[in-house]
Amino acid sequence: MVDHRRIRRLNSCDERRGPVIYWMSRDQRVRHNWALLHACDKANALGQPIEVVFTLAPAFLGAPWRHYDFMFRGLEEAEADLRAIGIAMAVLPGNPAETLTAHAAAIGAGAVVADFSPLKLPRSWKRQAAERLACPICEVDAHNIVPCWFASPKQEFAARTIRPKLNALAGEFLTPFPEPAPRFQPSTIRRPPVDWGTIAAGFHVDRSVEPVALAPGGEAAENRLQRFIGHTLPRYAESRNDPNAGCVSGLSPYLHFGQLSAQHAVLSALRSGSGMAGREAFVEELFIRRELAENYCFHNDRYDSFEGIPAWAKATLAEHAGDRREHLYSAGEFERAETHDPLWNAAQSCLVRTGAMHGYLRMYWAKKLLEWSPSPAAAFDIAVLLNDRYALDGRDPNGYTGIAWSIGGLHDRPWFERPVFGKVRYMNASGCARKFDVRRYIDTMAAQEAP
Ligand code: FAD
Ligand code: FO1
Repeated sequence: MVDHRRIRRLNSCDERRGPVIYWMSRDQRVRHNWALLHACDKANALGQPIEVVFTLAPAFLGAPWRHYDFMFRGLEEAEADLRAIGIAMAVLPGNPAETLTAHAAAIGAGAVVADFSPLKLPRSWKRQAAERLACPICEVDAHNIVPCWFASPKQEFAARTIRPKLNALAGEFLTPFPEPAPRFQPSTIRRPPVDWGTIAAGFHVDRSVEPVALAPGGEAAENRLQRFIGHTLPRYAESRNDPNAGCVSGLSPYLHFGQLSAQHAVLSALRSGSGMAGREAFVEELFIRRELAENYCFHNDRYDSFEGIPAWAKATLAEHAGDRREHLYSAGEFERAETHDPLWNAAQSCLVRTGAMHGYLRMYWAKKLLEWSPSPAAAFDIAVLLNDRYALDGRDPNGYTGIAWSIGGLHDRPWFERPVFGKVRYMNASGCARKFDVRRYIDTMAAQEAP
């Protein structure tokens, strides 16, 4: 049922009789999940029970409470959805490679199916587990439409180089999910419901970054997708760069935590009757841009640092390293939105308060970090720090790639040379003013800030 090109073996152990584990991490959902579908295929073929395991690492790239609150509540819904089809979930706190391997040995697992992430940390978990497991482990790319390793064997230069490759393969991979969802063999593995309250209460994490109002979970994601398609998708093409227009989908936290399938979202948009321009623009972002980001992180292990950016950008930024910075701020001043620029401060305050920043302003936000930091490398690190600490969709390939695009010209080209930026594309407030009503944005944010 699952296209074999979406599956990669991670060790060469022989199959053995025993329960099948779906090691859920990136794609924290039951519906439209190729990894879960493959695990159930395998369990049914082996005549074995299946269970889902979530390994709760002691920390994840500095994520504070805001992200765990959203994730735990989404996982609680996923657990209930699994229970409804007779599948149990186990949550294992500790080092994922150790806890997964120990659990697999304890239940005599016959096979482990993992989902896919291009990030270094989840990849190291799976690599260690693959070495220690006594049974086969494979990973299924349930996050991308075209499996990341299949889309391209190398780091792509820009959207224009990966777009033809993705579009050529869309016919084979942008396929509908089996509906109705196949009957999973009710599992004989019984577990008490996970005690999420105790897990949340006992989880040691920085609680100074508080939860946001956004409702988590697959059902909220689906509602938001349908509302977006029904009401704003038609205006998406012409208004997606206007932070005042409210024309973006707001789906990124759901996509980041895998509570929503990008493939399902693209199929839903394409099936809708709404205007072609809006659908094309949305698919360009959700399919092409997002899978370009996956390609970058998969093929460049310095994706989370200034070192990963293209050589031309490193060279031009180095030439201008000594240029006078008209304004200089520390990470703390940026974090507290204490710059001279009311637009930048409004965007930063919104990020801290709501866990979100409009996509157009994210570009401006990062480019000003480049302009007002002592060095491009420092700017990159501050951008990653603030984005991963406050953005609900942070710690995502899209984030590292968006920062590398803004500060390091990744997937972009050289522009007219200027101080500090060199030939990296420049953005400024007057450029924003040509795109949207800056005053209105600042006033709207100020009104929301007011107690
Ligand atoms: P929509 O415009 O509704 O787009 C729908 C989906 O398409 C998004 O959810 C996302 O999955 C994808 N998408 C849209 N724009 C991009 C893009 N430029 N690159 C890759 N995928 C895209 N995105 C994150 O998911 N997490 C981040 O931490 C993040 N940090 C960013 C930092 C900077 C400096 C920049 C310039 C961009 C960043 N982005 C990040 C990409 C983009 O801004 C967000 O995906 C988008 O704003 C999310 O809002 P939305 O879901 O309403 O987007
Ligand atoms: N995935 C896990 O398997 N275990 C975790 O403990 C975990 C914590 C976590 C915290 C914040 C966050 O943004 C993501 C987190 N994820 C976790 C992983 C996530 O779903 C993906 O695997 C990564 O985002 C990689 O793409």
